[in-house]
Amino acid sequence: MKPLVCLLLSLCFLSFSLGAPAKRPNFLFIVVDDQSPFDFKFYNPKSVLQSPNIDRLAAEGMVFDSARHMGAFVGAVCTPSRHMIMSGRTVWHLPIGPLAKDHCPPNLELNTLAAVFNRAGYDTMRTCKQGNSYEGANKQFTVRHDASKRGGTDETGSTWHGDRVMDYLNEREANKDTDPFLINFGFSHPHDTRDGRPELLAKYGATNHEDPNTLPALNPNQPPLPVNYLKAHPFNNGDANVRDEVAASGVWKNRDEATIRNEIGREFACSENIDIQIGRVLDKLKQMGELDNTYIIYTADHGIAIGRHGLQGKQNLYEHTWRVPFIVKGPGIKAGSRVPGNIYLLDIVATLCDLAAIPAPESNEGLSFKPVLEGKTDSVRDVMYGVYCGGTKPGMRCVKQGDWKLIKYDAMNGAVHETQLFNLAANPDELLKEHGNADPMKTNLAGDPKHATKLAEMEALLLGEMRRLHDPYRLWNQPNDGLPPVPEPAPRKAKKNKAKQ
Ligand SMILES: [Ca+2]
Repeated sequence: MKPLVCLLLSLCFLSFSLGAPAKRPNFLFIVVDDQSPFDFKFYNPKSVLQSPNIDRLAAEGMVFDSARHMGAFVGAVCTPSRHMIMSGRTVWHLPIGPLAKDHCPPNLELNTLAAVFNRAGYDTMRTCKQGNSYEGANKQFTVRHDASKRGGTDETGSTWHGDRVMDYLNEREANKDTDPFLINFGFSHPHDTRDGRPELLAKYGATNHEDPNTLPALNPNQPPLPVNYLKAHPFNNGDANVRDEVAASGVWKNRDEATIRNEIGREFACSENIDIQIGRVLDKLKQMGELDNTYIIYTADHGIAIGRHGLQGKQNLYEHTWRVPFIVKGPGIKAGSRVPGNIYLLDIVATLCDLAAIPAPESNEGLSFKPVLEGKTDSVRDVMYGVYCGGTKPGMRCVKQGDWKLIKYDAMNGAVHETQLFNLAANPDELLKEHGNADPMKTNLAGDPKHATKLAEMEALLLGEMRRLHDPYRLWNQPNDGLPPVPEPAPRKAKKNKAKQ
């Protein structure tokens, strides 16, 4: 039977069995670019970021403590992340990447988020940054306004994205459009260049620093240094010269206190402006009477370091970067609830389909976390895997189970073989010996004989995940499993504007 006929029959059945069919829920799916969960007070009470609208979403909805992206095989971490978000496929099964032809079905874009919701009768609309994304999925949105907006004015910054959603909602209101909607409300910030609005920059003591030959001034209103700040990462992780680590405007290779505090101030100015735009849209939904029937999802495509562990970018697997902020507020979700979740961004397709009572596409590999939103369970999986190998191969891998996390680095053609074992309950900031904390648990435990059994367990878990997910590489202390050499990607054409990540 054709899917459309099935859908119509099931809708008829619903209307006969339950009386009038229930109004289908709307979705406001908010994705920001490059934001660590630890910027928010609901993840880090010491943060000075003012984000009242997002904080209220957290207070009125469910906060996820273990929401992650699965990783990337390129320096532009956004690109695989946004493919996973839109398709529900795992990192080595995407239409881009070294195994694309072996592990990805053709025409995947026709089974991405907006395509699926269009077929189910939803109105779909999107605004977001342009580039380093998943064009095939983005163009499925019926209404689309994408542009990179990273400036400090209304026209050049986040207000522009807010205006696009406001225009769309005003138009729906004028047309008395009652179809359910899926809006992908994306932002180009707080990704660098972090040019904030002047009044918000002033609030965080920051300036749009543009001169690589001078340092910005210290200012008491700037946010404090992060607890896991270092002046340099303790070893070469295999991608130390990637754009984000050496060329982000305002930071470049500098890791001094003034540079990092100014850059976090700029980031907070950009994040507060995003919060203001979200507030406008939430007020509008309330005025339209749609707020209570709308699921609001807030997240980022991945985290970011900005001084933590001596790093600046998103090309690492520490918690500040592997994790993402994640909130869901909507019908039936208990206010103020908090769960680990153990979700990936690639679970969004399955979950939104489940909440809308739409079958997930066959190509989807994510898990629906609707049971978590309903309070039936607090997690959808036990073990989580992450990869970053946009630099030297095989690169970085991590695995997490319960409170324990393993990160491995096989980099610089065998010159770097490093292992980190953290107990995240005791050491949530992944402090290293270079941070100088006296607590014996607040450090890398990989070399401690007391934790040798746990280390071996975590190594086995990592290998199991690499096999299960078709990771095409193996690390120095793993069996090679007879894997063929991984084809090198075609060299990218030199681009004039490399800032679009
Ligand atoms: Ca990004």
